[in-house]
Formats: sequence, C-alpha cells, structure tokens
Amino acid sequence: MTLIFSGMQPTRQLHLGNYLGALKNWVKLQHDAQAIFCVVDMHAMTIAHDPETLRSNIREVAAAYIAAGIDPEKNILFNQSAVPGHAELNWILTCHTPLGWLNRMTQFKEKAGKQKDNAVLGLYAYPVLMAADILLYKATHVPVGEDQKQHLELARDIAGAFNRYYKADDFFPLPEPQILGEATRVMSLRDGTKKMSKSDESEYSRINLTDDADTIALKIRKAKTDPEPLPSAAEGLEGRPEAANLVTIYAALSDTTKAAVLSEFGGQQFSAFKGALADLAVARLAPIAGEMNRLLGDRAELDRLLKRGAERAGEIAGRTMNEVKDLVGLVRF
Ligand code: AQP
Repeated sequence: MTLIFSGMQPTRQLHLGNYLGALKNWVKLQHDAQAIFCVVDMHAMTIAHDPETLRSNIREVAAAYIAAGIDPEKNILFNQSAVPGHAELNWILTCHTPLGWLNRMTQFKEKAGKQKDNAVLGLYAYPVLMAADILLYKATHVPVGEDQKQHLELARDIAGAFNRYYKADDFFPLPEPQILGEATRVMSLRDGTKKMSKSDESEYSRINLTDDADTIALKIRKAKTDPEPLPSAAEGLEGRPEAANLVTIYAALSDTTKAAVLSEFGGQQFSAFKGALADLAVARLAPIAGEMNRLLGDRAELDRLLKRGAERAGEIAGRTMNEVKDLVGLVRF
C-alpha cells in the first residue's frame, strides 16, 4: 500500500521554494494515496527560536497546507509534537545510527557553519528525527524538494539497519523520495547558485506565500538577471543560473515545461518576462494568502482540525510503537 508522509518546519514564513518543491506536489498526490502531512514543530527547535513566534508559525503552516489545497478530512494533518511517538521512535533510532552516517550530512555543515562546537545536538541529530517521522507511519513515499534527498537516503539506511538488527525483514519499508515537478530546487532571486531559503538574510531573495501583490511584483522586478534576452531553447539557459531559475519558476507555476515557456518568451527582454512572471505569481499565490488569512481568523476551527489530525496520526503511531517496543525488548503494560 502506498502511504505518503511529508512535513515542513514552522520556522519563519513559507516561501515559493517550499510551495513549488513540496506543497504543490502534495496537493496533487493526496488524491491517489493515503497521505499524512505534518507541521514538524520539533524540528523547528533545532535553531534558535522564540516560543510565541513558534506557536503562531505552527498554525500558520497548518493554514498554508489547507489554503494550498490539502484536504484535512481526507488526509491526516497535524503538528509533530502532538504525537509522542515521534520523540520515542527518534530515541530508539538514535541508538541505531552510527555517528559516521550523521557526519556526512551536508545540511548540518551548512547550518552549523563555522560554529560547530556551539551547534546544538538536536541540529546534528535532525535527520534521525526526520527518519522517525517517516518510519513511525511506515510511509512508503516522501515528496520533498531536492535538498532533502540526502536525509531521505539516511532514513532508508536507518530503516534497513533496524530491520536487519532485529531480523525483521520489511518491518519498516524503505521510503522512496518523490522529487517531482519542474522546480525541485528553487534558487534565490538574488543569487541563482544559492537555494531559496527561509533563513537567507535578504527578503528580496525569496517570495513568501503571504507577500502581497505589490511585494511580489517588486521582488521579481529586482530579481538578478543577466543582460541577454531569453533564449529560445532550454540549452540556452546553461551557465545562466538566474535566467534558468526564473524560467523554472514560471514553468512550475503554470504547470508547463521550460521548453514551452521559452517557445513563448524566447528572444524577449527580461523586463517583459518579469512582468508576465509577476502577474502569474500573484494569480497563483494571492488566493492562497487570502485563504490562509481566513483560516487564521478562526483559530478554534484550525486547532480542532489539528487536534483531530493528531488523534488519527496517534492511532497509527501507537500501533507502530507497540510493535517497535516488542521488537527491541522493552516491557509495556
Ligand atoms: N528552495 C527550495 N526549492 C525546492 N524545495 C524546497 N524546499 C525548501 N526549500 C526549497 C522543500 O520544502 C520542504 C519543507 O522544507 P522545510 O521547511 O522543512 O525546511 P528547509 O528545507 O530547511 O527550508 P528552508 O527554506 O531551506 O529553511 P532554512 O533556511 O531554515 O534551511 C522540503 O520538502 C524541502 O525540500
């Protein structure tokens, strides 16, 4: 049986990279399989955070999921910390993950930077918690952006190591990454070689899902480009990372291919293309922002949906944890 699991961290505001690399794909995938979408709030604590901001970001991310088109009745939508199994399985998997595997994780190196000794243990162990999130539901598929590929490979390795250690073939399925669509890695609007990211200091590097129309248009107008007109074929984008990024974003937002975008805009200057891209981005994102606002205006209803989601997730998680505790030799009552 196909079971999809994925999540986003409630750290700062979601951006176009989160939307095109993950959320937009989730909305499509939800119709064909059982799916669990989590607001991974415990992951958000691996960097410095303010409690009040975290609390409001959790609701904001949940609202973004629903506003983008995730159906909270058909799927399970909840926040990670509301299901204790995530923390429990995390510990058990931590005891099966060699340090050498974690030492290879590039995201830790990027995020910890030169301050490795001051980075917290949670940031280092982040990929183990991510493996626990997925394996707790025995998920088979995980739709993510390309940046999460390495963490997914680790989750597969941990699942395999656990299965072998307890001689329990196929206990945890090895989860498959689903890296889908034209925009698997959306780049910064200020530097086409850097990932669009919540933590980039420049607000002009990203488009947030809640940006208003004027802000979106301004950010796209200011986006870095080169002086050449757009090429007529995708090969002409090689060595032009900023141009390639804007064309990729246009293709993903309009559900078409880069080749189709270039056959329409090839030969045109960026000023004209940026105008069309801004109109498209506003047309796609403004309804999501409007719906998020509406949902956030009824906090009781949003909390009711999250609580119901946590109860449904908790039932599956509880069953897995019973099996895991029996396998590893813990006594339960
Ligand atoms: N630039 C991106 N392009 C495509 N997909 C992306 N994702 C993130 N950035 C891009 C995908 O969004 C999902 C949720 O990501 P996350 O919130 O868990 O954390 P992240 O990857 O750490 O996001 P950021 O923006 O890069 O945050 P910071 O700056 O804190 O590191 C994932 O599926 C991810 O692949």
